[in-house]
Amino acid sequence: MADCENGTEAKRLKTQSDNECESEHSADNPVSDLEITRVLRESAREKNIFIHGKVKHQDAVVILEKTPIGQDTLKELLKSSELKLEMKNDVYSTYQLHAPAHLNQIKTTVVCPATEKHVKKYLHQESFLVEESGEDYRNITLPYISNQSFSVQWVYNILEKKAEADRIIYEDPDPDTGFVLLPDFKWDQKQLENLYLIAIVHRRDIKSLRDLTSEHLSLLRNIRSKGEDTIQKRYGVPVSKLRVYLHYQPSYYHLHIHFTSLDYEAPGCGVERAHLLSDVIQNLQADSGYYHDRIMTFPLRADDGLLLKFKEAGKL
Ligand code: DD3
Repeated sequence: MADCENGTEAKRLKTQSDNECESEHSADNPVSDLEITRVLRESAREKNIFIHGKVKHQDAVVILEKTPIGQDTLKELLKSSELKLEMKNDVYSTYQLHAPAHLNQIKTTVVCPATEKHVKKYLHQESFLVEESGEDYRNITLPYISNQSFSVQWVYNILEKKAEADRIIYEDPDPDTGFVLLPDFKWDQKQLENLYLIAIVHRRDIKSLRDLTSEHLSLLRNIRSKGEDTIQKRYGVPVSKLRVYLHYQPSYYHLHIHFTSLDYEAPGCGVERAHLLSDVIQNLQADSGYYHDRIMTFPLRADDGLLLKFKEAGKL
């Protein structure tokens, strides 16, 4: 559920070392330097916590998440841990198992410096469905997202191999139909149940589903076939166990495709936000202007500026 990554990966997120969170004197780590402002969200069930704080006067979001117990390390875990009895009653007993450090990791994601949008993202918010016509998109949504300067620098860093280059599992370098396939942040790659990869297209002129026409069919088909092929070969996950889809609205406006395990209810895979790649391809085959014209329904959080724009326009 959490947008997480382990400590080493989180550092790779930042390629410019021009921010204070990792400046000269903090050869130490951003987590030990974190002064907690407040807890944004926590879940005992998901075993994660989202913290807003300051690292050397800069806003930061830190996400901690206990990782699942891996089957591959089970033997070692049982053999090499210390066991402390909590209680014993009849045939029942409970313990605290103290695992060796390397089997007891906490996936940690750091966003620093964090914007207000980063902070808001993790606050629980009521959301509302919006119906956006093609006209609404061009009159309301497009001007809003153009003004917002949502940074996709991290996407360009991936495409230019300035970050996460060692995490890329497949690349088709073609400037028109090419893409990069790599594990999403949310996946620690330790178990296949929550497999989550993203394909990021090389083209920089496609913001979202709304921009897609039949002109892009070869790009989309290429991503579907090579993405599925690579995942099948690399992870042994067959096409019949993969959910391949786009978000609308996306969380960043550079075209990307999600590949998640069918056994994993990934956040944002519900009908109100996810559009299966196969459906998208078929819709564009039938009508090149499908996504240009159709009414798109999607949820917006109460604190989303775009929701306010729809309200101001009398659309809600
Ligand atoms: C993001 C959506 C964006 C906080 C967080 C994540 N996969 C990413 C940077 C590098 C990445 C992602 C925004 C940002 Cl935790 C705010 O996601 C990323 N690298 N989803 C990968 N591999």
